[in-house]
Amino acid sequence: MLIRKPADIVPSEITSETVYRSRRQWMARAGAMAAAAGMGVAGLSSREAWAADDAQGAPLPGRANPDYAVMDKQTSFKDITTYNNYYEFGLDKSDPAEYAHKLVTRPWTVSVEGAVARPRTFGIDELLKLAPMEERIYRLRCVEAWSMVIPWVGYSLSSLLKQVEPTGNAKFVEFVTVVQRDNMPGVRSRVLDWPYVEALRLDEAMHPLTMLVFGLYGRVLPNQNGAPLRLAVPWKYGFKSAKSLVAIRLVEKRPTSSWMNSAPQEYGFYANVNPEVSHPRWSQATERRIGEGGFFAPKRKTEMFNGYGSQVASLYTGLDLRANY
Ligand SMILES: Nc1nc2c(c(=O)[nH]1)N[C@H]1C(S)=C(S)[C@@H](COP(=O)(O)O)O[C@H]1N2
Ligand SMILES: [Mo]
Repeated sequence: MLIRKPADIVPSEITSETVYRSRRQWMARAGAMAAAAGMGVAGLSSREAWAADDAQGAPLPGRANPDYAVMDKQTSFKDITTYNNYYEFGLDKSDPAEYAHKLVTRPWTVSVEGAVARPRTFGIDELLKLAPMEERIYRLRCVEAWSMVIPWVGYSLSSLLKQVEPTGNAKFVEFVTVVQRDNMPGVRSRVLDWPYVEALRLDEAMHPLTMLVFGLYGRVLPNQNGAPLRLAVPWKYGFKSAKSLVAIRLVEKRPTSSWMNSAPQEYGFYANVNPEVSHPRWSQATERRIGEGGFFAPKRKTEMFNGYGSQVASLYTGLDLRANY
C-alpha cells in the first residue's frame, strides 16, 4: 500500500477521514456497548445509542499511532473513569467520578509563557486543532503500585511548545492546573498546596512520547480524568501527568512540584518508574493491573521506565537514578 506523506494530503481529505473514522469508531463502540448490555448491535436503537453516547462524552477520534501503542490488554472505560486520583475532588479513588461533574471546562484557556519568544494564550478550541489527533495506547503506572492501560487521544506536547519558540533560557517546563474553589471539595484539605503543580526538564517535555491529552477511548476526556486537557508522561509515575492544565511556563530554574513540596523524601523531581528504587514506605518492584482479577491476582513485575526504556533511557545517561528519584 502506498502511504502518502502528510504534506500530500489536502485538508479536505483529513476532515473526511476524521469524520469517517469518527463514525466507524462510534459504530464499533456502540456495538461494544450493545454487546456489553447483552443486546445484538441491532438491539441498540439509534436513540439509545446516542443517549449512551451523551453519557460517555462526545466523540473525539484520533488516528491510531502504532509506534506508540503497547500491546497489553486495555483497561476498561469503566475502570479508567471510576478509579481515579484527582485530589482536588477528594482522596478516595471514587471521589473524582462522584464530584468532577462540577468542574467547569468551558470557556478554557491555557497560557504558555515564560522563556519563550512568542508567549500566547490558547483557547481550548485552538488547541483541539493545533495538531492532528492521535490515539496512543500508553501504560500509566501510579506511584501507589497499580497500573492501567489507556487509549489516549491527543498529540505530542512538543507540537505546542514549538509554537511559542522556547528561548535559550528555557531549561524546565512547569505545568499549573486549575483551582475552582467552589467546585472542588478536595481543595479545602491541605494534603497538597494548590494549584497542583508539576514540572519536567525541557528535553523530557519535548520528547515525542510526552503527550497533551484531550480524550480517551475515542471520546473527550471525562472530567475526572483531567478535562479538558492533561499530560500523559508514560515512563514516569502517574503524578507527573497533571490534569486540567491552565498554564505552561518555560523557566530557567527547576520548579518544585506540589508532591516534592509536601513530601520531598518520598517524591523527587524525576519520578521515573524504577522497580529498583523503593518508595520509603513500600516496594516499587511489582504492580497490580487494575481490572485484573482482584486481590488474589498475581502482581506484575514493574519494568524500568515503565517499559519505555528503549525510547527514554538516553535522556538520563550519566544520571544517578537512585539519588535522582
Ligand atoms: N491536577 C491533578 N492532576 C493529577 C492528580 C491530581 O490529584 N491532581 N493525580 C495524579 C496521579 S497521582 C495519577 S496516578 C494520575 C491519575 O490519572 P487517571 O485518574 O486519569 O488515571 O493523575 C495525576 N494527575
Ligand atoms: Mo498516582
